[in-house]
Parts: sequence; structure tokens; C-alpha cells
Amino acid sequence: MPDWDPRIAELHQELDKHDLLPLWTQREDLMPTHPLPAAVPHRWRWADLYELAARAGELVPVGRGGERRAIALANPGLPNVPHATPTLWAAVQYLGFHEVAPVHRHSQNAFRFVLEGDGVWTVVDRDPIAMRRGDLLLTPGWAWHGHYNTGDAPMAWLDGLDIPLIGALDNEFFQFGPDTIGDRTTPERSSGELLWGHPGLRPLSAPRDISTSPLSAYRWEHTDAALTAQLELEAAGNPHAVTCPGHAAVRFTNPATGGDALSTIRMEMHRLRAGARVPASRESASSVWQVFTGTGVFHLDAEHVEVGRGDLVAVPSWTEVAIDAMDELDLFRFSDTPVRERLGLYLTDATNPAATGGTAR
Ligand code: GTQ
Ligand code: FE2
Repeated sequence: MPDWDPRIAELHQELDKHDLLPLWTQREDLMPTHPLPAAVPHRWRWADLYELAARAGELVPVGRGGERRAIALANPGLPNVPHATPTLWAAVQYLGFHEVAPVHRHSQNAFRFVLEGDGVWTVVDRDPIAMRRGDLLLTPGWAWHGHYNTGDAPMAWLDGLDIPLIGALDNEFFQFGPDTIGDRTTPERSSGELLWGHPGLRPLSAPRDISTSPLSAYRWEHTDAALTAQLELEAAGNPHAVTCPGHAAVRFTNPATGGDALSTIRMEMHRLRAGARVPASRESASSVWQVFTGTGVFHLDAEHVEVGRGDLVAVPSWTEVAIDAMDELDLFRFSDTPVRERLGLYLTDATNPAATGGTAR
């Protein structure tokens, strides 16, 4: 653009006075050739998170108002906001022996993933759900929920929510529930599991359209068995049982639809044999990983990040990711992929090589 004409500078000033901005001065910021996230790839150590959460457990009461003793991962590329990525919230929540997190509901979708421990029940729409090691528990948007610890020890777990996405859309709604959580029963299985937790079987009593998952608990025994079977089938000579050599993976789905268990958050469990590698790829989704067991290395663009049990890694959009398993490595992952798929926005470098940038054919 010719900037030698002083009238152009005057025009720009005039535009500014009228709360207007021209495209031609910021085209590359507004429409870059590929995503340029402000968020950065980052790792948080579980030992640090747990120690700080336990300290909060001693100092900060949990109750009505503050609602939850949760500490959010704050991406260093997104200063002063509790966002792991521009769409995802990830936090460690800590509930002491006999503590209760009060009942509320909100438009944000949530899950809990349990790295270790037990003794906490989360009550989702009055259905008490046990939280144990390796389990994934859902709290779909607008479901009432509270948590209580009946065990004899504190418990910490990972919360994932779409708080930043819902915030960007100005779509937050929140309500306090009753001040008492009701009877604190501790059933082995929630009613959602009793109705829906049988492989391939759909209860005929259930309504036809169920957009949020009627199953609120995905138990570790099932996830583990599915991953074990994939690797056993691969070892028996079926390379199609796994996503790539030595890499078993499952997605958590809504049993009523087969779609993602939450409408805005995809959740998966991955298992890599010792020495296996997830080859490098990019995608437009952003994601957060947590190591469940084992050790490995995340290659994030040019960075090499070692990870061990409980460590969390944020992966912004279009970051190149490869993973090496040092020993057998189990990884939980969540991402904003369902949002992008529904809007026709999801891209990977495999499905669209042109999306790596450059000029048209
Ligand atoms: O447990 O209900 O990490 O409402 C953030 C917001 C957890 C919860 C979080 C929440 C919750
Ligand atoms: Fe909540």
C-alpha cells in the first residue's frame, strides 16, 4: 500500500475516530496463512500441582460462593487468564476428607479424570457416581452437580471444561443448587451405568434423542480392556487393530449416538508400547494431555518435553506433535475437536496439505 500520501495517514486517523479499522493495515494478523496461536506448548508437573493443591487444601475452605477448590493451568502465552488453551480449561481439584463441594449447574460442559485415589462421589442430576483411578466422569452442561468425599483421605483429580470457549461466545449461565447435597449414598454403580453401561445394548425405555451422554462414568476396567485388546490383536498379526504400530487408542462416546461423549470436548485414552512413536502431525484443534502411567517425550514443534506420571501438556492449534514412549505409556487426552468438526473447521496437515501454507495451485 502506498503510505507516502499524507492523506492516507489522515484517513487512518479519521477511521480511528469513528471506531473503524481498515483491513489493509492488518491483513496478516486477521488472515494468516495458518493458525498463529498466542498459546504456547507447555508442560505442568503433577508433583508441583499436587503439592500446591494440598497446600490450598489446608488453607482455603471449600463451600458456597467459591464453589470449588480447583487450580487452573494457565497457559504462559495467555497471560492473566486461567486457560490451558483458548478453548479449554484444565484444573486440579482437591477435596479433603469429609469435605463437600456444593451443588450447582452451569452451561459449561465438564469432565473429571482420576489419576489416583478414590473415596469421592460426584452427584450428577442426583445420581451419585464413584470416582476411582482411571475413571472418566461426565458433567454435561446444565446438569446439577456436587462432590463429596467419604473416604479417609483427601483426593485430587483433573477437571476439564469448555470455560474459555463458552466465555468467548458470551454464553455463560450459572445457578446455585440446594444448600445440602442430599443423602450421601455411595453406590458401587450409578443408575446411568446400570441402564447404559452394557456394550452394544441400548435400553428400550430410553428416549430416542439423547444429545448429551446418558452414561456419566467410563470405568477404567473397560478402557484398559479395550486398549489391551487392540495391542493383543496387533501382536497376533492384525495391524488394523491399532492406529499406528504399537499405538492403541479409544474415544469416549455417547452410547446413545456414537458421537463424542460431550458436545464440545473430545476425550480419548491412548496406550503406547515401550519404544513406540506417534508420528508428527498438526491439527487445527487444541488439546491437553495427561500422563496416566509411564514416561515419554513429547516433541512439540522444536521443543522436546519429558513427561512422567500425572504430568499435563497443553498443545495449541497447529503445533506439530510427536510422542515417544520410553516405557509403556498411557495417556489421557482431551480436545476441542467436536466444535471444529461440527462447524466444518477441523483441519489436519494429513487431510489438507495445502493448509500448511503457501500459494494456490
Ligand atoms: O467441579 O463443578 O474445575 O464448576 C471448574 C468449575 C470444576 C466443578 C472446575 C466447576 C467445577
Ligand atoms: Fe461445576
